Amino acid sequence: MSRSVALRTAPADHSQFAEDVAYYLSLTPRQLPSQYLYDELGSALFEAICRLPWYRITRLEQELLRLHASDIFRRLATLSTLVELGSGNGEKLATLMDARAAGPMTVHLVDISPNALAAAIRALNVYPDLALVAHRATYDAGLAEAVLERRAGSQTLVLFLGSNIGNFDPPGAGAFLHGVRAAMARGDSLLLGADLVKPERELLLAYDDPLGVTAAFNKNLLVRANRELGADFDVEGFAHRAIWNSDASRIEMHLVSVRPQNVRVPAARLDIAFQPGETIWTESSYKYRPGEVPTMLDRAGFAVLDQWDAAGFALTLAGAR
Ligand code: AVJ
Repeated sequence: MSRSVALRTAPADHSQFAEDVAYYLSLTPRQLPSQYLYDELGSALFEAICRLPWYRITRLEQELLRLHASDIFRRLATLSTLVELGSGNGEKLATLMDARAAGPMTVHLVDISPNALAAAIRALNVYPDLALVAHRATYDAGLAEAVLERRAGSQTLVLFLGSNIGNFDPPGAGAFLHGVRAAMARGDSLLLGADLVKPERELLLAYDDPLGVTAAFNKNLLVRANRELGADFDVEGFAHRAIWNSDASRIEMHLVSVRPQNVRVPAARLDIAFQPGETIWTESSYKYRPGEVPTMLDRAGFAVLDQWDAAGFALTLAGAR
């Protein structure tokens, strides 16, 4: 099938990665931003994670979307534009589209992974009345591009699903939601997916699975740094570790140096001596109590319209006030 898809793709930028690695690996404790987990292999590993029996976020959210999609469209009767931030493979959007009445609609897909965008375009190509615009961009840049193309009087729904919000610390999440609200017009809405606090044992199995897929996803960051920045990480010299930090209400992923070792990262001008047990903190996944999500949205200028939750995951629909 041939149809036109608009692509707004910035070229891959290794210099931003080099700059971020130089900064974050020099912090105490050492860190790497989680957005760099999603190169081609990383995105494929994340998709595998979504199919693991121990990682339930994706399935729970799909089920909630399937159950409530028609409610959502009924509430947003004049909807003409959809923007998904971090669209991944487009499966969730397709679930929503299955419940929608026919009619023209513009769908903006925003993702940093070109492979994810390509998969999302394939998944959405079966809906002939959608105009697709793919933005290879960060959330902020992609949203800014998408709203520039909005027509007067059109109503927009922004989707931020999969508990991607959990990668931000609480002040960061607040600032991010404020930014989303500022890009929206009154009457637009936001559908937010957020993973909820659950027993520690379940959380740890989701982030340190018995098949080792999450470990591979985490260590691939070192493989990427070796390839793109000329680093010499010995991938076997680091172990995957997931911990539940209950005070901060977050899962943390770390890469732990299993022995004393030196690592050079030429493109970031780094030469690091790792002590045994020293870690690189690669991701936080905050988990929420159900009431925290409406509070967070309210503070950012949204009015909660509805919230659905199932077995530890919440989907919240909010309007821009
Ligand atoms: C895509 C950020 C929602 O935090 O659960 C999965 C990424 N990390 N397993 C999450 C992830 C480890 C995921 N998010």
